[in-house]
This record gives sequence, structure tokens and C-alpha cells, in this order.
Amino acid sequence: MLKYSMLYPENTCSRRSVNLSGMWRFQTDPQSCGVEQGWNDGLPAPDMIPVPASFADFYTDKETREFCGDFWYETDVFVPDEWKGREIDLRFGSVTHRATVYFNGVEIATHEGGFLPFCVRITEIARYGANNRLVVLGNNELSETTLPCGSVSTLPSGRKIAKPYFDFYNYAGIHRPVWLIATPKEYIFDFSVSHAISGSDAVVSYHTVTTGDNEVTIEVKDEAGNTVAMAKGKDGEIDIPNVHLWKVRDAYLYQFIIRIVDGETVVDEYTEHIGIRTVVIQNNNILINGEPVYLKGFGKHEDSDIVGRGFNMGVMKRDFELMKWIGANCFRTSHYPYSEEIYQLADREGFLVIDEVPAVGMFPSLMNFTDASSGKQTAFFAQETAPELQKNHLLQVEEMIARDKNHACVFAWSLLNEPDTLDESSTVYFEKIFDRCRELDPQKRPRTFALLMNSTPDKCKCWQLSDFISLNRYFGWYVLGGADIESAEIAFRKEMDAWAQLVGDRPMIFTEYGGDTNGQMDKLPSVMWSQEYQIECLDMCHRVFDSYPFVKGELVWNFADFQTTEGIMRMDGNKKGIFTRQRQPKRAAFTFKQRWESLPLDYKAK
Ligand code: GCB
Repeated sequence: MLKYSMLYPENTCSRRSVNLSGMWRFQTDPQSCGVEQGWNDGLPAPDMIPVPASFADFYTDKETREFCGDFWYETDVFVPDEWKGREIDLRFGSVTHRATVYFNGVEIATHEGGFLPFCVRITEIARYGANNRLVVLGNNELSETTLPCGSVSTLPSGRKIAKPYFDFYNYAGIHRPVWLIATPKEYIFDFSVSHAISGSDAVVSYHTVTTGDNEVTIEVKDEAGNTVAMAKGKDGEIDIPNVHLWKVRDAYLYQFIIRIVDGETVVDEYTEHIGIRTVVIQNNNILINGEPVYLKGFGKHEDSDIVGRGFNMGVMKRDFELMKWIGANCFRTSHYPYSEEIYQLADREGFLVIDEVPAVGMFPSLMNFTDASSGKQTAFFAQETAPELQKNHLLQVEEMIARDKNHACVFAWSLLNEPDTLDESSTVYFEKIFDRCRELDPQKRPRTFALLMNSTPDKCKCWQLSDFISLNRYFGWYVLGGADIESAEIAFRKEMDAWAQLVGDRPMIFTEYGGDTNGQMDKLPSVMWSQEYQIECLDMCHRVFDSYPFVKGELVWNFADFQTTEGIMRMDGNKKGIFTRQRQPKRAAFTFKQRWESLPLDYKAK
């Protein structure tokens, strides 16, 4: 079990949460001399910078934008006097890719991994009724033992630059809100649920972890605020009569109020908003509440102008409005777990989410795709780095499930994106990750991973571990694009015919397909990069999907244009967006709107 609670900060009768977002002090440390020079006691020459945000795109000089190495943040944290006697934590939504935290000069925690939260306890060292100095040492270097994978190269000047093995900009910083939290000494540490439906009722099995021995009670309220069920005990089952199920694009959330009680006194109280639904894979179908669903939507990124990968509530809202407008019902959190607020909104809006751990770049080619279709074998998981990488991978699967396990929107876990699967060592590596995921998830959701173009039915050694198969395929773009598109369709169908022999009862979905498109460019007849070609290429893919009954979903790459490392394959970023980076539609968006609004939710159900 994790050392800290993953519960999202709340204010209740027993809890206080203060959001520390704002302007913090910031300084890069190119020489990595900060620790030696005592920057933990205060930064010598800081700039002011917003938290949460990536630091890169605020700056007008290339050195700071491309900065790779150690960077520092600092702020003052006032801890109220009236909080004496409680447990006090700092909770970081994420610091990319790793952090060391100093409080009043003292190192109190380190955390590896840039996309999941962590807490540090400051009860004993906080100065109450006074300001305290919080200093965070961040680092954004990439390696083959940490997630996501990449490397660092050093320029003749001695400056380091990041070499991601993945196709998104290596944004870094304090990307998500930081909270100061006060809980009682005896508090609710964890809560999880799993659901079963019986007739018109639901049976919710729950499990509570607290830090003491007092009684636990659960009160369930419906959306009108009426109490519909009560239970006692840390573990148990709650019957909810005439349950109002959480459905795709028709959400319903109950409030589960968890209390630690000592007689009449409420010691701690925490509320979770929980949608009740089941997920089963059966006969080539993805069943939500026993009903087949066809997935329509996107692979996305947390990416926008100026704030980079920093959580931005406005961008989140706009993205959901666009997804609703276009008729989508699903997205994959490619290629890392997103900000918690995004899952909360997906719960509320009834979107299905494939939650992905940051296991991307497990194929050491620059940008993760140029070598990819060459068929080059790398035996990535046979390298001596594999055991250390796997340790980090398992830990991040654990943290992701601990954080996201109660979300109704999360119906599946994606455990890797486009890894090397051509060597026997992959199977051994994967099995452990897949088993651990099953063991940790109270709801036993389906597990999958996104298969790279060279993971073909005859060569891939890992597809059979997936509960449903997820393909990333770029026929008509990286493979046989432009005037060759006719051959692309033939090659695509040939591969699909081979899958048809293998899939058995499993459904298949597409987790990526599409092509780069300049949202300003029209061309008749089409050429690659024009909006007309994007539509032709997508239409071709859809024709193929429509002719295979076991294909149960299409998540186009990508929702919006996004920033990548610069290079000859990318014109100021990846342009496969159906929307521009500013969240305006390309022409293809209207094609999707028409298609997705006309495809029923149970499209292709047997
Ligand atoms: C992929 C990767 C994704 C890239 C995409 C592309 O297969 O999974 O991260 O951005 O291809 O556009 O090349």
C-alpha cells in the first residue's frame, strides 16, 4: 500500500484544503549546484512563474524553453494556528518528472514520475500560525529506466537537452495544483468500490482504510440529496434499490459519504461521487451495464498554448464541449494519467476513459516512430535496464489505480503505448505488469495496450495479454500515403484479415489512426497535409473498420494539434488534430460529427 492517501482534497466538517496555486519563485539550475549551495533554504535569484503550468513556453529564449536538468520552485505556506493537533500534508497533483521537497530547509520527500500525485507530511516540522518555506527541486531528464523513456544528450557548450523516445514535447514543471491539507489524526485513508447489478438493484461492495479503530459508516445520497442507503463497518456491501445507473453520456452520480464516528461524534468525513456501472468483455463486445457500446472519440494530450502540459480548467471545459459537439463518447489519456479534475468531469459528463500509465517510448528510436515501421528489432525488454524500468512501471500502475479506481468513467487500463513486442523478453515483462494491474484493481477492469504498426498478428508476442486489442495504425499516412492510398486500404484489409483469425472473443478497437493536416490548407485534388486528404484518409480507415464486426471502437489520433520536439517530421508540433491547438475545428471535424452522430451506441452489436 502507498505511504500516503490518494484521496482528492476536500473541505468537509473535519477536513481543510487550501489550494496553493499562484505565482511561485522559480530558478533553473544548469550546473546542478543548488543542493550544494543551499537553495533548499531559498533561491538566490528567482523569477516569478505560475503554478500550475509547464515553465517552457513562458520564456522567449530557447535555452530556458529547452531546459533540461534541475529546476527549483519556492513559495511561502501559511499554516494556521488552529490546525495544531491535526495531520498536515502537502499534496502535489504532479511534478514532472521527479521532485525532492524541502520544508523549512529540511528535505522531507522525493517522488519519481511526472503524472501522478504524492503527499508529504509536515505535521511535525510546520511552524503554526506562521509562514513556512516550501522549496521543490524538480528534474526533467529522461532515461531508459524511468517513465516515459528517453535519453539526455549534452551539447558542446555543456548544456543538456532531452531526447524523448516519444512524440510529445518533454514539458516539465509543477503541472497540477498543490494543496495544503489538514485532516484529523484518525482519518479516512482510502476508499474503494466495486459494483454488481441484480435486477433493478445494485450491490456495491466497499472497502475503507482508516488510520484508527473507530467505527465507519457510509451514507449514500442520490442526486436529489435523499439518503438511499446506509451501511456500517470498514468493509461491506450496500444495497441500492432501484438503482439509477451511470450510463455512457447519461451519467448519474451518487454521493458516498464516508464517516469515522465515535459515538455521536463525527471524527472524519469524506465524500466521493460515484457512478454505478459494470464493465464486461464478452463475445467481441465491450458491455457497460450489460449493454454493448461502440467507442467514438480520441487519443488526447494535456497540451495547450503557453501553459504547455499544465492543468488549465478553461481548456478542459472547452475540450469537453467539443467532444460533446462532435458526438464522441470516449477518450484515451494518451500517454499518461491526466489531471484528476478531468476524470471528475468525465464522470459527470458520462464519457468513457481508457486510463494510460506513462509507459511510452519503450522502443528506442528517436521520436518513437521513424524506426518503428522499419521492422528493426530492438529487444528493449532484454536490456539490463529492464528490471529497474519494470520496478518504476509497476509503481506507477499502483499509483494510477490507487488514484483512479473509483471513477465510473475509467472502464479500462492501458498499460503501455507502442512498446517493442517482437522479442520473447517482452512477454515476460508484460505479464508481470498485466497481473499486477488485475490484482490491484477492485473492479477488475479490462486491460489493454496500444500496439505499434510493427506488432503485426504474425510477429507480436504480447497481444494475447489484452482483454481487448488496441491498434495504432497509420495506413494512408506513414504507410502508403497520398496517391498510394488505394494500396494502403488493401494492405490494411490484409492485416485485418489476419487479426480476424486470431481475435476469438476479444473486441478490437483503434487507439490511433489519422494523418497530419494543416488546418489552413485546402487543395483540390487533395495532397497529403491538406484538409481534403485528412478526410480521405479517415474515410478509408472508417470503411475498413466498418467491414470487420469485431472492431468496436475508433479513437482518432489526435483530438487537437499538439507540441512535440522540433524535427523534419513535425511542423511546430504534431498536426494530426481534428481540432487545431487553439481548439477550432478542421474540416474533418464536421465529417466526424456526421459519422458519430449517426452511429448508434450499440453499433455492430450482435
Ligand atoms: C504514434 C504514437 C503517438 C504519435 C503518433 C504520430 O503511434 O503513439 O504518440 O504522436 O504515432 O502522430 O506519429
